[in-house]
Amino acid sequence: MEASPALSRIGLAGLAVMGQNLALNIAEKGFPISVYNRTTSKVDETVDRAHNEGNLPLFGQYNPRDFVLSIQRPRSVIILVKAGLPVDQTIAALSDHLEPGDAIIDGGNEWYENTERRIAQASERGILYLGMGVSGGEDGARHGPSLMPGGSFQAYSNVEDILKKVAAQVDDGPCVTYIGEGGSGNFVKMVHNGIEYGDMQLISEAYDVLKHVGGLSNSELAAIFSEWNRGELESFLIEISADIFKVKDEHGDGELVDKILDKTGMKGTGKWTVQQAAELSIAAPTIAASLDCRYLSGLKEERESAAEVLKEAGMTDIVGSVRSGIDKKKLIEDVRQALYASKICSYAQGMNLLRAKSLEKGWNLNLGELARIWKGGCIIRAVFLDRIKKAYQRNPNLASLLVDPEFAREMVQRQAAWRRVVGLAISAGISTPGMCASLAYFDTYRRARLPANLVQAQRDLFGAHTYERVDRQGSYHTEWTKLARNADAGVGIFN
Ligand code: NBP
Repeated sequence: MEASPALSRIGLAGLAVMGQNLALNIAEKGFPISVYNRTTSKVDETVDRAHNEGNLPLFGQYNPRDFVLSIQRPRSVIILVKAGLPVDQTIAALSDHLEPGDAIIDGGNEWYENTERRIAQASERGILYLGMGVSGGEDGARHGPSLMPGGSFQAYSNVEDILKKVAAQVDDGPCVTYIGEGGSGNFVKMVHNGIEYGDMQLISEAYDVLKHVGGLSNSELAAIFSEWNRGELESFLIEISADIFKVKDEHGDGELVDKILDKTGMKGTGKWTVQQAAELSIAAPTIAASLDCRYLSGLKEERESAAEVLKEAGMTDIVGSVRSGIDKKKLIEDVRQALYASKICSYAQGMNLLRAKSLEKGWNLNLGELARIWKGGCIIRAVFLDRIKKAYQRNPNLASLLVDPEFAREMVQRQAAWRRVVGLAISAGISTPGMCASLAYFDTYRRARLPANLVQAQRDLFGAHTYERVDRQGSYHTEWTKLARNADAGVGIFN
């Protein structure tokens, strides 16, 4: 550790995985930083790492008072503790020593309304507040995350130079931008995570189809995913999947991926995304399908007994019959295209959710800029985010990514392959809920006329909810049952 300077430029409280790594990143970029954690052994651990990783300007503090007073004014304090009550408790511990003009920056995966409550509470004492989404996990925090700060613009301005240096760097700048007021930073991070759920689900379905219908081995899958990662699907999640397929099981034969229990964990941001989509009447079926799949994956024992019951009821292995006669090379190319088209639909849903919330809250979110800051550092980083950025730059009022001329052309070009994959998966009994949801979303959105006319008629029949007509203005109600009975009495369809 360097000798303590007069005062640190910034402070960070909460030294678990994220806090420790972000603090080291900040120190490495040349900003003297004070660090603090409730359990002080983590302070020593972080100070040791700072020493070992290049004598970085990081200074351990062992109580809230010394910590706060070791930071230059106006102070900026990042908090990276478990979201919820621990954030309130950390704020309470620090705020006795903070002064008007100082700023708190919560970097956790916080529910955006908690941030809005804390903004109001902090402002009563003249304290500025930012809720900052941080994505990229441990490695991102250490070497360049994607940062989504929202709340007080003054608080952002006070640390803009630091955030721009520590964020991931891509061809068009650092992966950070001021998101907007209130809890917008947390909300954007939440939707980022929802999109991440969708991406992971879609990739797992591509894997499932290639493995069970295409019969690909793990080494073939590794090669295919590596190849995909050199094209339009190039992304962090495709890259890590290629790596995962290569790892051998140190406790037995074969690859580790086959030994992993098929139960997905989750921490809640995907659920919040789907809840918010429902609240705002935004269709997000791909993200919802990914959440449902996580729920169903959790029912491991129930699924095992269901498999038994249905086998006894006559369910046979239908994959085998579909697998014979498969053109493997064609299947791989079809799955690649299906994955890409499904992914575009999922991003369209996430972006539309962000726009709806922005309108509701007056956040004025810049969707193109959000796509840009996701190009690096974060889990959903992908080459095609640059194209999403450009689509919103071309038309900031774009109703949906699906109607951007470039994406529209791509969807149409890929739809034949997409339908083949989904059709094949359905015949083989391999569930592809994400791909199906995306395709149904596309087909519903692109059809000028839907069967909603019948639903409206039903609603009017049983609830007198009225309906509109395609050929004249106004709202109408019909005595459907009476008229139908009269019609029955008149003409019979089989006459
Ligand atoms: P955790 O979410 O595991 O939280 C552990 C930290 O919270 C420790 O520093 C712990 O202090 C502190 N803490 C707790 Br728990 N209760 C506290 C309390 N009542 N008062 C003060 N401190 C308390 O840490 P993390 O995984 O580094 O994540 C931090 C935030 O970043 C979370 O909101 C998380 O959702 C978000 N995030 C995590 C990742 C990731 O990859 N892990 C990625 C992106 C965002 P102690 O040491 O004294 O127990």
